[in-house]
Amino acid sequence: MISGDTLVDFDQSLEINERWLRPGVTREQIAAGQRPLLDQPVEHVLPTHGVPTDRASLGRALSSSQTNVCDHRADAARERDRQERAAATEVMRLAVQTPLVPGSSLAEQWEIASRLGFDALELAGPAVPRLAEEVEGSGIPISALCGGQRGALIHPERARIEEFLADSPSLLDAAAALDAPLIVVRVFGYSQSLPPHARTGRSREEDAALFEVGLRTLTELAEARDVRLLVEPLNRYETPVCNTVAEARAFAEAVGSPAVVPMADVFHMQIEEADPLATLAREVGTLGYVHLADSNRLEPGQGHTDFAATVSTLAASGYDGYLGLECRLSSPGEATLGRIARHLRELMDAA
Ligand code: LER
Ligand code: MN
Repeated sequence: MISGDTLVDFDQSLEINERWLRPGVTREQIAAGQRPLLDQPVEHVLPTHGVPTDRASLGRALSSSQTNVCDHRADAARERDRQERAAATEVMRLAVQTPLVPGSSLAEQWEIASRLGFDALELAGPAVPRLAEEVEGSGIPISALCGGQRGALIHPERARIEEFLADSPSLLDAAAALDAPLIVVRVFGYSQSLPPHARTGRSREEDAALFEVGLRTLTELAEARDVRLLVEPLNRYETPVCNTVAEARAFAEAVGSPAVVPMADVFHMQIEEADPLATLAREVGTLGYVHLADSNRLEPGQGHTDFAATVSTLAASGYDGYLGLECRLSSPGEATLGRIARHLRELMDAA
């Protein structure tokens, strides 16, 4: 028997890899589904991830209760408890954007991210369409897609707006296939708050109207595919409109579709919100996603944002969505990512 991603051997024994389970799916459900394999004359098991093993290992991997044979087992059990608690009580989950994770393939990136304690990957950047193709069928949990179209929804050149809209249907198809929401990125680097050569050539009101028209077009495409759109407020130096969470909510309300939901980015909030924590507490019921970066856009802990208060405010207000890490890293690599995941998990567990 050749096992793909369901049964893996990362640490000396064949097991159901619980880190790759979709949210809400338990190890026991997978084990029950796979147990009929034991009725087959399986002699050798060749895991895609791991060393060749035998029928006895398969039996142990699919048993209803696995014994803790080493620390790794205890860790796995704790992780399982955490996931089951998360599924039962719908607590927050932790995702990381793909450009932050080392690895030469998405499977390798997920192996690293899940081992470090992240619950999902957020596909981000211009590579999103390619990554979405790579992930399909792999079972890797995807929290959201961030960007991926060419052009922009608000842009000085009409042709770039057309390009953005032309790329959107296939991107939304990918989001539908992955059962993940799409973060609506309007434009970067054009704003009334920037010098004249970096403005859109329109008034703020005209840009707002253009955004609303574009958002309505995207909404029709998203509704037809049962995909959620996340409207992200960005600070005034990146984009001319929709700078605060309340403005994102207002755009979502103007479109008036359950498919369109505001989100928050803690970095942009430090620039635009009078009181970021009060805003989170007030708006949390409407938020579909949260991006995390410190006040200087480095990882949490490197700036002056109070992440203990941020996470506890979200938890106390009942937020049960993803926290997606979107930042620069003071020192890129696994060690930094692992430290961030541990820090955030501690805050989430304490909240
Ligand atoms: C850009 O600053 C940002 O926060 C991204 O999430 C845009 O989608
Ligand atoms: Mn963001």
